[in-house]
Amino acid sequence: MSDSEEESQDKQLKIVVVGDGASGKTSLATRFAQEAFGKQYKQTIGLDFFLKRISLPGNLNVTLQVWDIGGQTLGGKMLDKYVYGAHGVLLVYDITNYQSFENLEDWFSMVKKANEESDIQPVISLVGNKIDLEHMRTVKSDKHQRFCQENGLISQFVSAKTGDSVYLCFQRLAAEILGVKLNKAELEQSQRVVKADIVNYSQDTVARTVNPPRSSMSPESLHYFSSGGNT
Ligand code: G3D
Ligand code: MG
Repeated sequence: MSDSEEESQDKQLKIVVVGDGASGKTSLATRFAQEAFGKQYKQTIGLDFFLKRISLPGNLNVTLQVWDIGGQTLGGKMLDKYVYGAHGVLLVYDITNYQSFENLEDWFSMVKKANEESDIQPVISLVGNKIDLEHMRTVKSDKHQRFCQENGLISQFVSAKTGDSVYLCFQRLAAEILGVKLNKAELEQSQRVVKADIVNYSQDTVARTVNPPRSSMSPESLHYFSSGGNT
């Protein structure tokens, strides 16, 4: 069986990454995807999600369909289409940018509203990004924790730049969605830093969108394809 055939037989989870511009959504998605930039992935422009297969305890493989909302801002028309039917949502903010944290209230409301009519209610994680810039932190950790407690969110901190906890972030979300418990060893293992320099995500970076195998696309997902590039 080829890799892409295997992948299309996995359970697929739709994960959407939202948050203010410059909070690091594209960096986070790209960092997570980079390990998957293997032979079976053809990179193309014009798709807004990529597929990445991960492993969970109990020999469970699951394919994550990761959506980057690109340049969509709060109030953007396409936003609810991206978020509708998500199994998981990462609410990303920049720990050095207080405004990006404050705006999460609105991002969170948008996510809930977009899924009012959906059968699936997404599992949501609050993701404080840029922990490599701890010395410039403006959002106190207890504010973050309080927001999580009040709203039942999974609390996470990552650095898309160094790769710190990036794989873990997606793995924990997937585990929570599927009701799988990660043990201590798995948590420690996936916390390892993915060492590589962050690339400069300029407008024309091609690597951020990856063409999933046609066979794995559901008809519903087809109308989500937009021709706009991510920012
Ligand atoms: P967005 O997709 O949410 O708009 P981007 O955000 O992924 O484009 O990131 C915005 C800027 O933050 C980029 O810087 C990017 O390199 C930087 N960035 C993203 N994640 C991290 C991180 O974890 N640590 C640090 N230090 N920087 C990060 P530029 O300068 O390219 O605009
Ligand atoms: Mg972006």
